[in-house]
Amino acid sequence: MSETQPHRAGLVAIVGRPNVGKSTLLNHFVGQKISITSRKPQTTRHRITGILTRPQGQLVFVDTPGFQTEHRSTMTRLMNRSVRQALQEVDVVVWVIEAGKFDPRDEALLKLMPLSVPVVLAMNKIDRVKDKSALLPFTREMSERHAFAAIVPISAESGQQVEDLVGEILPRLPEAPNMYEHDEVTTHSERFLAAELVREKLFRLLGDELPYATAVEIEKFEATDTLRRIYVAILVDRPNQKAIIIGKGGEKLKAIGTQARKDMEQLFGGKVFLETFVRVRSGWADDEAVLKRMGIE
Ligand SMILES: Nc1nc2c(ncn2[C@@H]2O[C@H](COP(=O)(O)OP(=O)(O)OP(=O)(O)O)[C@@H](O)[C@H]2O)c(=O)[nH]1
Ligand SMILES: [Mg+2]
Repeated sequence: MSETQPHRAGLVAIVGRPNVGKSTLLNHFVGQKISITSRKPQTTRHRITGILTRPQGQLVFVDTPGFQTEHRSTMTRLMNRSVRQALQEVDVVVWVIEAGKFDPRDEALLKLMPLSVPVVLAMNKIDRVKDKSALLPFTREMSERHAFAAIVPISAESGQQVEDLVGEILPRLPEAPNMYEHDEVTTHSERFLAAELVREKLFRLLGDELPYATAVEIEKFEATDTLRRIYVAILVDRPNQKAIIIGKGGEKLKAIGTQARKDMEQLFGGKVFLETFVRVRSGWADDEAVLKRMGIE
């Protein structure tokens, strides 16, 4: 740390429309899979906190649900509200878009960008852009839409230029001591992270068959020094959806369990016994009490 550089710490919101790579970016920042990702939009339902500590400062990222206007339910309304709130509470905003693309869904977010907080634009998925020279006029076009603090082309998946993004964020944080211990990567409990990892496998293994109204609840979480026993209920809206998740001969549910368990063992650093089952609970996505219990509020 140089003597002229003060120590900095602050909150950084990661926002953007669904599926642009916000959670992939958060995971790259912190070096662990704490935020679930998938090819399907609306994977993230909660605000997810990830902490990156450097000698020069501490960046506390808040990954947010994709801001969207397509599906309407109590859940999506609450998810959008949590994006708006995050934008009010942070020191720096990272707005993620797909490089070379700006559509009406991004436009909806443009209207929400705060004027008093620095906004860094991350143009993600540059690995997909064949003609890199097209990025120059696109960048110019974007700079005319908002007074961005910086515009950085990145690939969250490969990590390309993610470090440049850190370099643009850190100097814009307030002078402050660390808010968390240097080795903390998230504020979430293992219980919460376990539920999220099961949800990720549902997204990934069911693809387009996945009923939109699917949720995960931890029924029981028992931890000893050597083993975590985790009992997980998958909630669906209708009986026929239960069959989809269980799959032929129970194969789908088994694969979901196996993959989720492996990720849990990696993240928690220990052995996990995982039991999963499916339960029908109609209308949960519009039930504020259920949503509150899941932490969506
Ligand atoms: N090619 C490429 N794909 C990427 C990159 N970053 C993310 N993706 C993919 O984009 C998809 C969406 O990524 P997520 O990180 O889940 O996106 P998100 O913005 O968090 O999505 P929601 O939570 O649904 O709003 C996944 O299939 C990622 O693997 C990238 O840099 N390059
Ligand atoms: Mg996400």
